[in-house]
Amino acid sequence: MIREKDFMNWWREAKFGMFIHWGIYSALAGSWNGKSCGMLGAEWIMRNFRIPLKEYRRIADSFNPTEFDAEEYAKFAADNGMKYMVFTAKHHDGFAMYKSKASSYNIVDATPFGRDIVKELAEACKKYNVKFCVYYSQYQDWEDPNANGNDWDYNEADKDFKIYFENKLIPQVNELLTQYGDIGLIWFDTPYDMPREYCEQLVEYVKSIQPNCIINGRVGYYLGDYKQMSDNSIPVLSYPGDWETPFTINNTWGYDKNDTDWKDPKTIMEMLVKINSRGGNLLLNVGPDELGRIPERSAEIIQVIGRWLKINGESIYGTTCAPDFPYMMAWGGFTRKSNKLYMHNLKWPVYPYIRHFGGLKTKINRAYFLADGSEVEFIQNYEPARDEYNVRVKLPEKPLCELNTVVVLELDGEPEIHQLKI
Ligand code: FHN
Repeated sequence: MIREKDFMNWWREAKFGMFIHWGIYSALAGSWNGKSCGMLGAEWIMRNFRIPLKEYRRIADSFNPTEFDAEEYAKFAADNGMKYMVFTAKHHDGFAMYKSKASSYNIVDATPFGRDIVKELAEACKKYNVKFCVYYSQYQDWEDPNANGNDWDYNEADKDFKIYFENKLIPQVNELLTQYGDIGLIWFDTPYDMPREYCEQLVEYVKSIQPNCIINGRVGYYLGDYKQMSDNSIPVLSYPGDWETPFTINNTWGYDKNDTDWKDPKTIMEMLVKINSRGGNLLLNVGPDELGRIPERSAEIIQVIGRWLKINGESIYGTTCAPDFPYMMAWGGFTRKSNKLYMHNLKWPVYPYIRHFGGLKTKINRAYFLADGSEVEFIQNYEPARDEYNVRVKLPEKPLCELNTVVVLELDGEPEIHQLKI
């Protein structure tokens, strides 16, 4: 299959990335005057409580994340198989986590910390071979009098988006694309009703500086390089184009000390398999705290996935959309790489330890466990009277990998699936 946009090949191979939501909102840890944040994530706290800018910006006066260590972040991503990192260079609150000449509302000029987080992360990612990418909130900016979002400090009727576009948005995007070397991907968000002509100009502008910088779908109007699925949402069917789903590891993006509703490693594994098998990438979020520490529980969960990937990464990286089978697979599902199907056994069968699935027409030449290469017994047959293709795989009593044991099916050609006929 010929795929256009070669510059996206690293991202297509990557399949699993690390999202980081970190900003001065992290210092509030999800509550304001004793009230917790509510419906939208902790990074929305300024808007959720309509905190006046004059008060909100005071957080910056004491923002001093002394525990932040860019190398630790990049090493963590690399060690745990997350091939790219998307960092919130500027979220909706408008505060830049890098040195910006376009606006002094930034970490270097407005905090005692005074260090350029984007610069440190870009360098660390290079060292650990993780693609460095930036998130930039292009439409909402609650600090800027002319941008979208802040209707408690500013009067909507007085706003002129063009002024913000020319004086903050474009200059800041320029800074991100010229100060830190190659940027793998620029991740825009919440375009809402941003006029199409500005979105087009933004795309053109990014590509004029870094033609190989990928642009995500939330630049709006399908102008990006790939489709951004809704947050925490997995499409029901496979989708053969390029796409990605961002997922929270608890229920918030930014740090919230009260949100301990962590997804367990099994759930994350299931998401990774489902997303990859349907052709997408999983961008999994962490929300560091005020001092720059990744919450312990989220780190532990990701490390479980990372250990599994060390053994089973072949079934994830570089996979393309697997075919849709005719029947549900409550036990897991398949990922695919050319003529190989990777059978992900998320649930282990009970006696007699047989896994059955229907619909595969292509001959299986060989089946083996990815974890140790040992052969797996199987039967494949076709029943003409019922017009049914069946495969039965004999598994041992115990899984080889607790979380998900992968059986590789080497096929005689491209997988061909027999769909149901009525
Ligand atoms: O409003 C943001 C939210 O804070 C977060 O950044 C997510 C990540 O996908 N995007 C928006 C909501 O979809």
